[in-house]
Amino acid sequence: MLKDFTSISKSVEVKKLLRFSTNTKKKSKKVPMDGNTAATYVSYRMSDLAIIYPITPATNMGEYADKWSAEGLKNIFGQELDVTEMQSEGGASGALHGAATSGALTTTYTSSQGLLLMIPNMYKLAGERLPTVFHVASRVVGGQGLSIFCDHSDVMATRQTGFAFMCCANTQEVLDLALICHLATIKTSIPFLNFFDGFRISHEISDIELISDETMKKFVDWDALKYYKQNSLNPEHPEVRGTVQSTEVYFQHLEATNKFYDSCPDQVQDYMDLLAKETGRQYHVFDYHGHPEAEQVIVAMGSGVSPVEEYLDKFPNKKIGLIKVRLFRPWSKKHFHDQLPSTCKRVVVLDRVKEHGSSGEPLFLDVASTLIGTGIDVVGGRYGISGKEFTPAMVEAVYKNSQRKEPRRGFTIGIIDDMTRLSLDYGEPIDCVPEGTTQCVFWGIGGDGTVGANKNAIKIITENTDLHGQGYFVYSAHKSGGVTVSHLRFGPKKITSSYLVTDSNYTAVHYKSYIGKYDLLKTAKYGSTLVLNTDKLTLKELEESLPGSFKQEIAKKNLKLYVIDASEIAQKVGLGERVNMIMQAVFFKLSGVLPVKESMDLLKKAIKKEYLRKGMDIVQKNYNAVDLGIESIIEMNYDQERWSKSEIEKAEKKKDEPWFIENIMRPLLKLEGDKLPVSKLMNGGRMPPGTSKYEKRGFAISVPKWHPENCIQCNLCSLVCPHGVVRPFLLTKEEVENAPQKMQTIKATGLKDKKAELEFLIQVSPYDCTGCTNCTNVCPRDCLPQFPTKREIEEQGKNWEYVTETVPFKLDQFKRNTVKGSQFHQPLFEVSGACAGCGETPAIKLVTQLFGPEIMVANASGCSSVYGGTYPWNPYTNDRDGIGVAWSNSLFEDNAEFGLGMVKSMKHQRSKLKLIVNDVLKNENEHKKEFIDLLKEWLEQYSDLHKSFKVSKKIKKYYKEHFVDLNGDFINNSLDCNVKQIWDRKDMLAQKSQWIIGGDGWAYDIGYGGLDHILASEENLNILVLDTEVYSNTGGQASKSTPRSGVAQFTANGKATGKKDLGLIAMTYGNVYVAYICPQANPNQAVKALKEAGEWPGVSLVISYAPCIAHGIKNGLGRAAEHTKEAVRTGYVHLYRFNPRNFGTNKNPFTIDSKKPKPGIEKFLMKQNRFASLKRSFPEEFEKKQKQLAQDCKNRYESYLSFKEMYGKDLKKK
Ligand SMILES: Cc1ncc(C[n+]2csc(CCOP(=O)(O)OP(=O)(O)O)c2C)c(N)n1
Ligand code: SF4
Ligand code: SF4
Ligand code: SF4
Repeated sequence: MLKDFTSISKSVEVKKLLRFSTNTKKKSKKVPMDGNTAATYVSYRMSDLAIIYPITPATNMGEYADKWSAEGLKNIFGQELDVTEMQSEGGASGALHGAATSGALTTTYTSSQGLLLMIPNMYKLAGERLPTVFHVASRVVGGQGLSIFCDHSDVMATRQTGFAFMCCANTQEVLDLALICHLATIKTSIPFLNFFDGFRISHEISDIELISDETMKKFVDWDALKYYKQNSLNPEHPEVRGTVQSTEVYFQHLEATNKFYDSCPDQVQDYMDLLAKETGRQYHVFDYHGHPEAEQVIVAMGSGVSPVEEYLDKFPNKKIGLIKVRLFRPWSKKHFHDQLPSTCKRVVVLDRVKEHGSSGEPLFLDVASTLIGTGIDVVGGRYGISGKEFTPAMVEAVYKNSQRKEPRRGFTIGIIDDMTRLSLDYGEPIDCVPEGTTQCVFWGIGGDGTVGANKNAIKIITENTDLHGQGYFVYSAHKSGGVTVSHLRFGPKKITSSYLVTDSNYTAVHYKSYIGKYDLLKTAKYGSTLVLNTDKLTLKELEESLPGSFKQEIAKKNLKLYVIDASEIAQKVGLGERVNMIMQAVFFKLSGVLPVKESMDLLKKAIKKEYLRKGMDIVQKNYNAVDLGIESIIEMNYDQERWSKSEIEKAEKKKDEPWFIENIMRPLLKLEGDKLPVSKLMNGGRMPPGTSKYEKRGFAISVPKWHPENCIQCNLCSLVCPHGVVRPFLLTKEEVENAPQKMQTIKATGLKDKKAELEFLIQVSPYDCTGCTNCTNVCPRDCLPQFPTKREIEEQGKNWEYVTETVPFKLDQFKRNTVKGSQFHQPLFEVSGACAGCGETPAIKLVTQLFGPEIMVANASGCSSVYGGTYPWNPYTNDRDGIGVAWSNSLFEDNAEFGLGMVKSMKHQRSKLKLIVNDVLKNENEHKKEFIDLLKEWLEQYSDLHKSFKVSKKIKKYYKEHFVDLNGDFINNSLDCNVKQIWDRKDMLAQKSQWIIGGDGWAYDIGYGGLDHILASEENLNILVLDTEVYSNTGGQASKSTPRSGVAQFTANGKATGKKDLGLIAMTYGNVYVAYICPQANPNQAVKALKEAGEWPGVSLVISYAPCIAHGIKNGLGRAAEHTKEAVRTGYVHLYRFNPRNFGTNKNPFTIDSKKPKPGIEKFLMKQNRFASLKRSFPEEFEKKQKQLAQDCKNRYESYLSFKEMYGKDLKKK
């Protein structure tokens, strides 16, 4: 029997503890950490097992736990936490259920869709009253788009499961309330969910006070724990759980749990009181803050409470207040009433979630039902959705609204809603941060080390002074090379401001190209400090180079201006582009938070700690950077009077750009998207094709320039370019002469038409090139050396637009299905935001060149969905007739099924069109022969991708010439109804090439079940798996494609098991086309395989090996071709094709395209840090597992040989 282990009054144990723990509070040491670390700090110590699946922004929790476990950290029970990564959140919750049922204190970390996949098991855990704590970094559940930022849609979608829900408003609370949850779940046998706002709290760093292991131990109700363990599922005390229940008993069972939920809030409060005695930090189920006689009270939870508290502290005389919700479930009306001032006339409930079509959001409904009959008015509003800022100025607007006689109900704050007019207007920023706080803003670039340096600064300052610190970091959507803005605060009082800096004392601009591009001085306070990294080091040069508007703002705000050429210093000391240490040294010198000498010593200490593992020379380079940084800063005493009257530069003549680019993309590129009103965002998050090319980042240091003299016109450079920005063109002499800039070409060779007089050109887009050097390195004749970007933009920038937009393609000169021929076809995937040199993208680009333009893509979540579909950057584009790639992402886990749905839909709709065409043909005499012939031709080519496309063009042309006007409307309304219908369904005329694209995490793990089902479907579809052998998008966790010994997250001591052979599994169906390719290593084989896959009328699975930053390739991603060739040569990667078309012919269906492996695999593996690092950290594991890996690769080759032989025998029989 499940004993009633809870009681409504304070339990004996808690009372005892309260007595013994009075006034033990000592001032503990401050430790800077983010919310994820704080949650892991507690959950690690309080759990036996962690069963997880990575999802942003919760991923780090699992990673930290795994790392600490590998390092041997013990929990309070004296064991290492056992961390298991599952194949999905569904799997994680199932395993957790099993672990909890059999007596292990088990935790998990998740977010968003991940949490939703756990719902069925959450019901089970609650129904069976099993203790567990889920730690959730709350995040949007994607609707019209995916967002990794915070709202409460995920937790609210699970509030009905029977879990208890705790909400934390800052990092300290994450730590404290996490402990309350772990204690209370043991005590109450109710599962708990501890949540905090994703990114805002999960990733914000602030200094907090820790709780010792002894205290944790002291608080545990050991009897309750013993009871739980002794009553777990065990053959020693056998019972049956998870029963099937009939109508007679189910309802009563459900109601039998009431009293446990009723007593839970008091039990939680007991623990909160206990914690207060120990630490001085008092929490309540609901906490009140504000005027004791408040008339208007806001109710909120999560990080949104901080700006409200700050506002109340700034205006203590206003009769307003705040109720902070901590224990959201079980909701306690009693505790709520206890906190609400009796003077309250109106309550405003702020929800961080939108529930379409409801009478109010979840928190509002709870509060409204609590206040029924009290006469207190309740108003609801929404804020902060998808991480939208919520500031004191907005708080003021909310209070003002609540003071109106007729307040706006169901309002929104933080956006401009010009459609339903629900948004409240708000004023200028109100400075509410604690007095004496120094606020700093740093503008850096992704990968330059600025963010890391700032995290370091917080550590140095908070650990070595009495100051408190906070850091929050804003990143652009690009995988690398995007803008990063660091927001730092330091001060004598605790900082909880959960919004970006609005009044900075210190602003540092690490890249001069940002000047004029972003509103850099928006946050700069009057009289504050501004530091620019620039090569203009004299006043004259600087004055001439800065835009007038920028100078005006500097002068009007009376900024103290400093300059430094940090880029030059970084180059000089051998740190390349990494200016972080130099700019950090400057910060310490100018900000004065610490004495300069002391800060330099601490900085150097931190450098040693951080870089020593990379070698003493790297440490020394950073030391030099710091010393030179300090010496080289120059103050600019500008003429304030003159600068304040600087002539404002004329606005650039507006280019004629598409609506989306002008109205959506441009503001977003300027980081001004928050100002976009609702009316401009009405299309459900859809993007037109080819928007990414408008950004023109121009951020590469150097780009290639074509030296045609030795070029052999192989087009390999174009094939390997991950970004589609170096391409071959065929031009007539006249077209060459008409180029806007000097254009060097050579006579084209190998043309089908020997008489054609065409010139060959390799053109680079210097604005879009990332400088990854893949083209430079692959070129067999060294024709693409790199030169400074600026120069190349000037010399060849305009020619790119000329050749890509105006010069006609000459596509009939080469076969499309060859390396060379394919590259003359426009890539319909270009300028994506992938990392410079990404190994995934060339395969996608090649698919579009071989099968475009009628391509449909179902894309799994992963890197490919981030660089492929982040609003407003669409790298998928269209041909010059406007036809192009139609792309969509459903979820991570269901991509195969999503693609199947697309195929079924297209097939069905096209077959309807076929019926209509056949109907027309039944009365063919009623129509012109030319028209009937076209329809017959269409029927013949119905299933052929390229031929049906050609006919579709002819049919459309015929309609335009005979049946419709320029707008596409019918000229003659009495036209045969079926003929009209063909026009209405013209988008179904061409056959579509269906692609299902995703990474190995999707295909090998979370989506494997669906993928397997689709493999058995017999539909005509193609699957492309981008095999980076890790979850690249979430930071490199192991998948089942990760090879043995590979160091990834969750395999810190090298993966113990071998790589799953997905291709081999698929081949067992016999009717699935399967290939393993690597376009960089063997472009010919890749083209051949993709061609065969496309032609196979059933399911095709093409797995493409993709180098990735996560591999830590020693020579960098720019040498992908050389590196992957070595992978193939040494037998790490095997290339093959399995073509079911060859059954029954004299060709072997299975072809191994790579040669017998040569020795050297061990040497090859050492060129990737994921293998090499194992040798450093776990030498014994390395010895064992690396040998096994080499054997795995050998075995795999052997298995392919026997497979080949098997089919060979079959052939002979035939
Ligand atoms: C249900 C769910 N769980 C987790 C995630 C987080 N997530 C997004 S992409 C990804 C890993 C993708 O790895 P992979 O499929 O190998 O693609 P890659 O990024 O390597 O291209 C994860 C774990 C998610 N989006 N949805
Ligand atoms: S350097 Fe890289 S991005 Fe630039 S053109 Fe060459 S391959 Fe493409
Ligand atoms: S790889 Fe070199 S040789 Fe080949 S087409 Fe490009 S530039 Fe010419
Ligand atoms: S797959 Fe790797 S290299 Fe490509 S974008 Fe993702 S992390 Fe970067």
